[in-house]
Amino acid sequence: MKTISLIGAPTDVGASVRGAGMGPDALRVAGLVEALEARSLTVIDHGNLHGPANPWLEPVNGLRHLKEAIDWNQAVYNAVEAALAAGQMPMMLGGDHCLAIGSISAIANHCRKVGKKLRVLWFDAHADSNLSTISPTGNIHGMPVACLMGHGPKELISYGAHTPAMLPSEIRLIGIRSVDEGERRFIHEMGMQVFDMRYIDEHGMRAVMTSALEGIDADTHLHVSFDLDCLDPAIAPGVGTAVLGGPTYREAQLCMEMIADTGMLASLDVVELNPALDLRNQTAVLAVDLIESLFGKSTLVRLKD
Ligand code: NNH
Ligand code: MN
Ligand code: MN
Ligand code: MN
Repeated sequence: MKTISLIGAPTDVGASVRGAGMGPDALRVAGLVEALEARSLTVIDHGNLHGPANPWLEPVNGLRHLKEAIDWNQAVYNAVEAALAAGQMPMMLGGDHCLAIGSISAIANHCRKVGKKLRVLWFDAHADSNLSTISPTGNIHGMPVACLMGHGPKELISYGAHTPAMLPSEIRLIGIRSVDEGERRFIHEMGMQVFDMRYIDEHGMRAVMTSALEGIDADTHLHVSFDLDCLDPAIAPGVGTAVLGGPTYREAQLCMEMIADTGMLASLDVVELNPALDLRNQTAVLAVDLIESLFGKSTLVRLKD
């Protein structure tokens, strides 16, 4: 039976909208631990990591709060690495999405060490593939995919033993509908597989998830990086950078259920929840509901085929 290691990372240093730092506690208030335990999972809640305060400054050389982002990601890296070393499943509760640099660097490093294949599913409205030279904002939460692929400030690309931490062939981006011009070029240069909203509209979520999960086997470490702004803001208003036109409740459930069906989920980031912008914690409650499905809670009446 799986033991889940909850790691809270309460910061918004990677964003220019404040509030994501309250995300971990809002998820706890929404009943995350109890919901996982009800799935017969053992949960160790390590509480929240500590790191530098948000100095609330303008970007310097195209990067806002670089020093703070480096420190927070080091703390996340260490905690995720420790959970994996203990044979536990890390669940990183953000915090803004810059923290996926530390989390996925630790996971990728673990995969190289134990000889596992890595597959990352990146659910997001945004492509998070900016560089300091092309970012319109300087916000590091818009840069984690590029950093993980070795394009970024040296401290952010070298947490693990290998740079780049992750190869373009190891990631699938899903739900994308806000891409900056420079990011578009970068994505094409890297050759990443992107299932944007237009693709989801045209092919349907079932086909998208079938493709995104293709090739996963018993030797694969499956990581989900779940930016809650992927979801349509009609159902998930509690995020800092909402974009119209995301997956519906049912589409999101289908994603989670199809991932659960693989039985291979090995680690998770839940990021960008912003309780300051939420309504009665509904986005946190929705996140917990979707996480239950990710861990196998099913509404299926018929037997699975
Ligand atoms: N692409 C924009 C930027 O770089 C927005 C990024 N915001 C996110 N990413 N929430 O997931 O600033
Ligand atoms: Mn993101
Ligand atoms: Mn996003
Ligand atoms: Mn593993």
